[in-house]
Amino acid sequence: MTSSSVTPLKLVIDCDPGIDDCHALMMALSYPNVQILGISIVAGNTSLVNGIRNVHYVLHLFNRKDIPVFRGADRALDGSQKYAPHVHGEDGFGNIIQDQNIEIDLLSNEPSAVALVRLARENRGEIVIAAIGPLTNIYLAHRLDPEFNRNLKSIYMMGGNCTIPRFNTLSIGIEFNFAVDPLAAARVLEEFQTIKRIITFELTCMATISFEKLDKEYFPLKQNPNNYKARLFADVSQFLIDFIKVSVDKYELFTGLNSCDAVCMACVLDESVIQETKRVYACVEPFGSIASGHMISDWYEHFKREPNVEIISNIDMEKFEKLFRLCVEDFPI
Ligand SMILES: [Ca+2]
Repeated sequence: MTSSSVTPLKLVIDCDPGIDDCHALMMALSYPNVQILGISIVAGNTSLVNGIRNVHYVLHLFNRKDIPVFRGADRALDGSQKYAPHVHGEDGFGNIIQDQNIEIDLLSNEPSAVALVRLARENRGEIVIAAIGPLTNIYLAHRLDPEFNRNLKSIYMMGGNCTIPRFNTLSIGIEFNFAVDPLAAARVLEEFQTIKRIITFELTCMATISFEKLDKEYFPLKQNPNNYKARLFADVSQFLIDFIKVSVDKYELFTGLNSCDAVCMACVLDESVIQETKRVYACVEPFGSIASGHMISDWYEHFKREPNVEIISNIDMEKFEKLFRLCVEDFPI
């Protein structure tokens, strides 16, 4: 569907890299028709310092020194810090980072929230944000400039649980990104007036790449010494795969690699991946004592509020898998 004649998508990525963030970055960096204006880092899957280093690791490998990196929030709005080393490794990248002295040469002096505001002003109505970490930076940008959200074309958020009956819920109704900074998630859902599309955790559980397929079609490609992408993909994914395989016995939903952020990025890069959306009023429990960060989707209009989000409830798996292949090889799409 893309060609050189189509205007490139102007994209800003806000992320907490993160193994699945790595997949999403690899997909975006390999997609032919996108202009990545910047990558903003937030603490989440791993610390802010790790995240900044990890994104440099990827950008250096892809030789993309044209993309600025912005330093964002190192903790949630309430001052707390929660990481997920059991899922992403101590370094956030599955413990593959051997060289601790990776050059941090793409890091801008401009803080994330300031950069987000500026980029949105400079490109009014054109920027799509892929928010694939906690929403701290996004909300801080909104606090700096109330026009920020209206200057965006749209924002896609990987976050939130889904309570549609056909989904199971793995996490007692809490998804990681919203749980790390529930207040930011609550305020963004409530206050942003731009188009907000949500890729819930449960949707990403439906979009797994089977272990068999990975073994047959993905990992062997790393044997090609010129295929740096396939090597990074195999190396960075192993820790997450091991975690998922341990979880398979516990949660029936996991039947393969579940790359949450890659699902979000695929929807951003090619809207035709999206097969079904539901417009609904949704809000987030900001201070709950049991399920802080829980997203409540008002399917039956109990709150009598106008819909404020589009929850993506189904995707075209064939198209998603085609985009996911960009993590390991280049091909025309
Ligand atoms: Ca992430």
